[in-house]
Amino acid sequence: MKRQPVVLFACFGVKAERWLHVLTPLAVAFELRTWPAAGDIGEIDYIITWAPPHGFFTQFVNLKAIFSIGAGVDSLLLDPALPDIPVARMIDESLTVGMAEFVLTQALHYHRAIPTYQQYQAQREWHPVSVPLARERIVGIMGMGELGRATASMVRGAGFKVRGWSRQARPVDGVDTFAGTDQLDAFLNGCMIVVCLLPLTAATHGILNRTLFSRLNGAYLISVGRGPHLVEEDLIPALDAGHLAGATLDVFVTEPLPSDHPFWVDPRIFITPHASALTHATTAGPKIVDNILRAIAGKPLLDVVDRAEGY
Ligand code: NDP
Ligand code: OXD
Repeated sequence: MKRQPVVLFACFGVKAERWLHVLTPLAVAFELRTWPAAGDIGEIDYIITWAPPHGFFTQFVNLKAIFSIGAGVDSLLLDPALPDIPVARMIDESLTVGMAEFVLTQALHYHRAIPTYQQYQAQREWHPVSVPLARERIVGIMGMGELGRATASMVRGAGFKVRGWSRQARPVDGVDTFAGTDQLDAFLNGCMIVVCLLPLTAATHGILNRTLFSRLNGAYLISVGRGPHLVEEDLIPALDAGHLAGATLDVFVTEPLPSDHPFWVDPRIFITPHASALTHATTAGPKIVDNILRAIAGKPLLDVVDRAEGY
């Protein structure tokens, strides 16, 4: 009798129970195993993964495709031993809506001068602050992919003037479009809030640096893509120089952020633990299963990453 295809759930640093609760009842046309109880390694056809150690996949000699539960695949693509098979990433409303909500929350926080009121409260001072209308504020979004476009729409819906920057022009209703390195300065000029929603690639590594900050005048940074986008040693000098007025950082070069890192204690910096958008098993689990069933049926996979482009 022909054996069923075997899928291995091998997500590191993730609570497996939430996922297995969703995946197990859907595992009808395939057998589901959970790392490290992989059984006969040669039988594994597909892997559902997050943050595996480099070299992890080399042991699975019959592996046919890899399914990431995350949107960003930089850590997979940086593995020099990644096998030459399709890698599918996650596109899901838990990420798109979750990220848009997070960025909107932070944009409103800065727009309505909440950091200033926090300072006044600490000093028991009573000073009303008059702020412009949202439509007089420009929010610039670097990266107009799945998350960037969803975020642009929600932030625009709240009344802000929104700009998007990407490699190719990505039109979104009511959003001013900028593309390519040539238009980066024009995109940044006048932004009150700059959001980084780029993937981490060779071209975007270190893009949030002193040169970029020097184009800004008292702006706020919302860094939610990947930690290495930011040249960390350039941030506090840019705050001191007034190019930046504050920063929301969700991602860091080293995660968890080391307890002695200067960012923790700087009142101009707001930190969240890489949690601006978390994949929900309830919505994303069925998507992964559908994609695995496509692979089993010999159909082209959805959301396959372009390995040459790096995202
Ligand atoms: P997409 O692949 O859908 O979009 C990427 C966007 O970035 C595209 O618009 C692309 O341009 C643009 N881009 C890529 N390289 C460049 C470049 N060199 N210059 C200008 N623009 C560039 O990604 P997603 O929107 O799904 O996700 C974006 C990133 O968000 C992920 O890679 C991940 O790192 C991060 N993320 C963070 C989370 C968190 O919790 N903090 C959660 C989920 C994701 P073009 O359209 O022209 O191709
Ligand atoms: C992702 C993430 O890439 O959570 O999905 O960072």
